[in-house]
Amino acid sequence: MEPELKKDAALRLKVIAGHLESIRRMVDQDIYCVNIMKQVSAVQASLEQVQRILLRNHLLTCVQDAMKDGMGTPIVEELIGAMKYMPFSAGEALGPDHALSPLVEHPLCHCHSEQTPDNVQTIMKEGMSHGHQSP
Ligand SMILES: [Cu+2]
Repeated sequence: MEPELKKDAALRLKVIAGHLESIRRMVDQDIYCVNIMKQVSAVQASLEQVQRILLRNHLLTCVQDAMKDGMGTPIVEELIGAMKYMPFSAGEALGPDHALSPLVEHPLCHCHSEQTPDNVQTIMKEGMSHGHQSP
């Protein structure tokens, strides 16, 4: 794994393990259900954060390597299958610092038409006004 991401994931998992142990004690001591549910929900959120880190690592390392080695299609197929392990939206997956900008000015692939932010705006506006016309 990428060293920074590995450190981050390991630390979060350690905190989660401690949190789980305190939840186990809460159950043991017959603490009020709703209070335990709140703690379980916090652990679930922390685990989702670990999933995001793992996904980020996978995309930056394994997926990139596989593509360089001509294994692009199988690794993307595997990734599509792995989407069931991602209980969050694609935007959240990369974290707020890496959120996709609303308009991509320069696509990194060659399978789309030439476009400028201006002509994308124009297409959007035309579509919107069309939608508001009554038949
Ligand atoms: Cu990976």
